[in-house]
Amino acid sequence: MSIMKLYYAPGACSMASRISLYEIGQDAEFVKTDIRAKRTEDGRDFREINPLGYVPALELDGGEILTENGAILPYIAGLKPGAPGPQSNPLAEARLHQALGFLSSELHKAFGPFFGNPQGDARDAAMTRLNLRLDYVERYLGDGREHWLGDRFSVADAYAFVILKWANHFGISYSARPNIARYVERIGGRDSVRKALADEGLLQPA
Ligand SMILES: N[C@@H](CCC(=O)N[C@@H](CS)C(=O)NCC(=O)O)C(=O)O
Repeated sequence: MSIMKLYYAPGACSMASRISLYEIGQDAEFVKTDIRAKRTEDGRDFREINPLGYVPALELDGGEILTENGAILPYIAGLKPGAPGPQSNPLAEARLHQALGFLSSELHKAFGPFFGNPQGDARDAAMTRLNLRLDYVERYLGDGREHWLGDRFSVADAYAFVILKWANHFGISYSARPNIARYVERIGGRDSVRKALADEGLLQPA
């Protein structure tokens, strides 16, 4: 049986899966992928792994491929029951899916246009859409919660952190959103997150 493989691109949403694997101490191989050229670092056509050409893709021990953050992250959470995602009861499970649904289809996608470096009206429109979601996140995190789902770290935090960090690259500041700023700093201080950033070549030298 071969080892699980995560197909990733540095700093992309696939880092949430890497962080989650580190959190539970799950052995895996990490295969760097060029998501523009659709090639893996070992020279394969990435579309043979995920026909849609995006990361993350998780190749399981038996060779099956799992795609979509919303499926991979709960799968990883389930590898070690009790950590890092709550799966103790139907409502906790539903809250995890609610979080991943929002993060994937609302927050992640609202950052999407910025990767295309929009200008003028296009940037303003993307900013309006993103601000609405960031305002929601700021209020959501303002009830004293330490983590996305309450008092425990979960795969939702891994995903939220990776998405919220993208703001740096696009000159979007959280200075007027202190709850988000504190959250990003708190999650960013975890060993698993620091290791993931370092392993993807993204940790600033001290
Ligand atoms: N629906 C997918 C979207 C994943 C996604 O947007 N991946 C980006 C990186 S963060 C990517 O690989 N983009 C390249 C492409 O779409 O061609 C999911 O939620 O897992």
